[in-house]
This record gives sequence, C-alpha cells and structure tokens, in this order.
Amino acid sequence: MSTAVPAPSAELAAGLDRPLAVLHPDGSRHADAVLDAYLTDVDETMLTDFYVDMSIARRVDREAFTLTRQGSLVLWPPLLGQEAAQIGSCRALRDTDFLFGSYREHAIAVMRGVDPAGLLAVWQGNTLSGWDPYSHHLATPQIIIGAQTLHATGYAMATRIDGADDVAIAYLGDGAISEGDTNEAMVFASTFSAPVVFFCQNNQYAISEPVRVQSGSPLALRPTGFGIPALRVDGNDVLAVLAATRIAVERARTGGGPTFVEAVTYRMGPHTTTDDPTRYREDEEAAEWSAKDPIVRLERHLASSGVRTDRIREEAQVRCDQIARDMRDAVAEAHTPEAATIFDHVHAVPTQRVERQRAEHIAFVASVEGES
Ligand SMILES: Cc1ncc(C[n+]2csc(CCOP(=O)(O)OP(=O)(O)O)c2C)c(N)n1
Ligand SMILES: [Mg+2]
Repeated sequence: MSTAVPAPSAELAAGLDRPLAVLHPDGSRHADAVLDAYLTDVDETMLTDFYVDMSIARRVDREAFTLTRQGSLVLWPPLLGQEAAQIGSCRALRDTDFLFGSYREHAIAVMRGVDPAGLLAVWQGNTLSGWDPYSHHLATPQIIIGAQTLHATGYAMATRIDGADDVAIAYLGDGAISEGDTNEAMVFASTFSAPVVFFCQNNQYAISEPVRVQSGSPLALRPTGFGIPALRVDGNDVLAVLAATRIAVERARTGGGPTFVEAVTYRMGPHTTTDDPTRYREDEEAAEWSAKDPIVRLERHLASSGVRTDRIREEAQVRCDQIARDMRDAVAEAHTPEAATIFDHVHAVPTQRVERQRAEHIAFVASVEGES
C-alpha cells in the first residue's frame, strides 16, 4: 500500500517563488493574473490619495521619532518602510471591519481617524488605551506578540454568530508566526471558517533576529498547513497589497473563511527608539531596500503616467505639516496622570488583589515623600 506523503499545499499559496507585484521599484506597472481583477477601479485620484496617505504615515512616524529623542515620548516603534503594507491593506476594508494591530501600525490608526493626542498618549506612558476601540473599529496597540491574532479570530467568530458580514483583520509580524497564540488562532480560524484576515508584515526582522533564522520556508507556506490559503505579495507595492487584501476580505465576507497575506517588506529603521540596528545588520542591506522605497516607487509611477507630482507633493506637505503641528501641540498639552490610576480599569469590577496593590503603592509613595 502506498504511504505517499501528500504534497505540501503549495497550490493553496500564490507568490511563493516570487512575491506578487504590479508596481516595480522603477515605477513601471506590470500585469498580474491574480491581482489585476481586484485593481480595475484604480485611477489617478486613488493613486494620489495613496501617495498622500503614505506621506502622512511617514511624517507621523518621523515626528514621533523626533519627539522621543527630545524626551517627550518614552518609546516609539517606527514604521518607516512599511507605509504601503499598512495603507494598502487598511484601504481594502470597510469602516465597520475591525482591525487588530500590534504596536507598529500607526498608519492604520491615523487612517481610522484616531486623534494624534490619543495615538501619542500611549507612548508617553500616560494611558493604557489611547482611543475608544469601538468608535474606530480598531483595537488599541498589542504588545504581547501574536495575541491580537486570537482577538481578531474571536471577534470574527462572533460576527458570524451575530449574523453580520463584517470582517476582522489581524496585523502581525514575521516573528509572531512562531508564537503559540498565532498558531492557535489559525487552528480556530480554519476549523470555524472565521471571517478573519491574517496580515503579516514580514519586515525581515524580529528585533535583531533575521527572518531566515526564524523560518526555513516562506512564511506564507505555514498557514497552508492549517488549510488556510495564502498570498505572498511585495509589501512595498501599495497596489499589490490592496489587491491581495481585497481578495482575502472578499473571501472572508462571503463565507470563504480565513486567508493569510504575507507582505514582504523591510523595517528601514530600528525596532524601537531604544534599538541600534547597526549592531546586527549591514548598511548594504538597508541600502538595497531603500531602493525599493514604497513612496518613491508610487511617485515614479505617477510621474511616468504624466501626473504633476510636484503638485501632489505640495498637497501632501501641507497635510503633513498640519498633522506634525497637531502632534507637537498634543504632546505639549498632555496631562500626566497620577501614577495610582494605573490600577484603574484592570478589571471591570475592582478585585481585592488589585485594590491591595493600589493601597501598597499609595503607602509606598507616601513613605518616600515623607523621607524627602
Ligand atoms: C509574547 C512576547 N514575547 C516576546 C516579546 C518581546 N518582543 C517584543 S517585539 C518582538 C519581536 C517581534 O517581531 P515581529 O513579530 O517580526 O514584529 P516587528 O517588531 O518586526 O513588527 C519581541 C520578541 C513580547 N513583546 N511578547
Ligand atoms: Mg518583524
């Protein structure tokens, strides 16, 4: 009797050999059999909007980085280089779809209308939650690697129970693929056919750990073992990201269950403002990826289509300057809460244990103040 092992489910995944792309680094537009059917509405206005949105994302990131260096924020995990992955995927969703990010998805927070004061308050250490998740259909940042995949899957399962056709999307990093939470989420998503999209930004690093050390095969192959189809796309190509996410969202919304999208991109900056990437990667590598910059690529594409890019750049600049001013104002006006408020809202109903900890903290602060 034959005991042949079934072939790996490569047919479940597109783009394994080479990430799917339609916009190449020189700005040229190429056809793609999988993606093009989902890009028929792309016109100059949409491309311009993408350019402006990505420029805003980059400026928010740069401004926050600078504010951290000036001591106004405690920490910042930069998104530099990942603008297309975040903006393209976010734009594939409708307003009532729910997003569950990690800590690096500042662009989706801006796109979802979170005000800069809320966005920055978390990184000032002033609050545990910078916005109301239900108003924006966006969960607050998740530091526990991979945990948001469970939250998104649970949310997606619940939308089906409610009879709604909303979709949940979990943003996760390459490192998060190795977490138990992520693998458990994929088991549940697959078996319950949950309307969830796993959107993986493979930015090549989990802090200092390169992806080649984390996985011997493309990350997009992993979910296929759970029966979850996968698309691997160039994450610096905003149109490829938009199309792949649209495919995944449509499948989820129409009862087809989960899809995994691997957006192959690069974290151009440090892991956070406390990291020094020159300790673990070569300048040549960063330069190579810099040549694939998602914003420059789109600008080249617009220019080659005969669009006046100087005007679009000016429009983006005005919007960027305004948001940068708002960010600086928000930080200057921020109010530092009493440290003891950290114990508020740990549980919906206070528990004896947390109340005891609060009392101990207050007594400790009083004792230190008494000494001085
Ligand atoms: C459960 C858990 N383990 C370890 C950490 C420490 N940690 C913070 S970020 C990080 C790397 C995550 O890498 P990746 O998933 O690729 O996301 P990226 O930071 O590249 O966006 C680790 C291990 C954590 N926050 N949570
Ligand atoms: Mg990573």
